[in-house]
Amino acid sequence: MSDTYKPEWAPEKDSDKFASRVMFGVKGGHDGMPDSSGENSQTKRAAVIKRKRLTVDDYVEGVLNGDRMILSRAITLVESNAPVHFEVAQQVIQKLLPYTGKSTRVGITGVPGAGKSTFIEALGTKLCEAGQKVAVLAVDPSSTVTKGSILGDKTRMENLSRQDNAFIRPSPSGGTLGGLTRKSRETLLLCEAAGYDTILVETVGVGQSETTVRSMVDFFLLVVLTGAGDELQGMKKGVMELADAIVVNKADGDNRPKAMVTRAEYERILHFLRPATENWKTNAYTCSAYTGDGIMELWDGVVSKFMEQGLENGVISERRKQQTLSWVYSMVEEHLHNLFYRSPSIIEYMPRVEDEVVEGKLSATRAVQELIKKFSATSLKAGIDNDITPFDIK
Ligand SMILES: Nc1nc2c(ncn2[C@@H]2O[C@H](COP(=O)(O)OP(=O)(O)O)[C@@H](O)[C@H]2O)c(=O)[nH]1
Ligand SMILES: [Mg+2]
Repeated sequence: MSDTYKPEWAPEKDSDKFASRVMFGVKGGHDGMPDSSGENSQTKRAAVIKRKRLTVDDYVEGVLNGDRMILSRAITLVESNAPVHFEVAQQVIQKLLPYTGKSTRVGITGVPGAGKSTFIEALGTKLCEAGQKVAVLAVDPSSTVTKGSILGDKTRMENLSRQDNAFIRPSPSGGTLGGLTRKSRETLLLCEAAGYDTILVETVGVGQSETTVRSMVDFFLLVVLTGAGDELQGMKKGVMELADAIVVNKADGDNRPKAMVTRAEYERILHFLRPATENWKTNAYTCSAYTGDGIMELWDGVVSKFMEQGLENGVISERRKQQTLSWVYSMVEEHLHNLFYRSPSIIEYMPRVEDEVVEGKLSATRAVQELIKKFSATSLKAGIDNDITPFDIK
């Protein structure tokens, strides 16, 4: 073995005299130093993979082999806003598509502090211990504004992240809601291709995130708290109508009796609501993410039953078809929207039209006709030729 190491940025065909060769350190295995032939060589291999520029086939093969590092890199590619990454990512997704669709996709929502992350950690750990592969994703639209995210979860899911069968990925940050949706959905597909049996998607209960996540999962769980009289009042009926189950968390210690009461209250309300899924009755349950009480009961008795039944009666495959189609439509809308509003001729023409409309010189309908005419005549073709791209790509 050569005792020097050639950095990747050194010229391919340099002579051995290249000035930047680096000598390996002292051989380990003594004085408490790690042995370079053991774990260290693994780390070295990992470092090489990390640096190496991967081809589309490298990504595809790595993901299909369940290589977590390559999966991570593929997700980074999907999340990237660089056009060149976007293109490679699309080729990877296209090739992996036949291997997707086999997971149980579960969305978990609820107000901050409801215990979603703790619940996911408890459930995920149990599923891993039972031999399943579990991926945890997060969708946090606030991260598109603040660039912060519920990333804190990653460090908090300590037990779960120690499991070999677990993969945890925080919410992509930055960009539009449309961009976030695409990135999250494609990340989910990558995880499926990598063989994760269950994909748990946590989302913060704000804004449009619930509908976004509802539109990418099979089963949607709403985590709520006790003493939620106010919350019940304030909670949008809409969110409850998205849920396939509601679980009152923190049903432990002194809080347990209250949790039972709250559960009954939710049951009462659910009675009047339209269930989220055909042939499925949405019920309320209690659990403690802390002690683990009720968690596997909810999984085995509710989620698994839902999947079994839904796969048998076709509800799940129908839901997935509709989800993919409406995703396509919403991307088309977004693309057209961007093509229009970002096209130079519209940017130039718009203020004049606005003025005329506001001053009552031009009717709204006529204004739209004029704008579209202008757009089709000039920017539409130019825009497509110049590839004004949608999806947050810069
Ligand atoms: N007593 C009790 N506390 C819990 C339980 N689940 C979560 N918590 C606590 O509630 C707080 C918020 O939990 P977290 O999982 O971060 O909530 P999230 O914002 O919905 O993800 C944390 O301090 C948790 O320790 C539970 O089942 N019982
Ligand atoms: Mg959380």
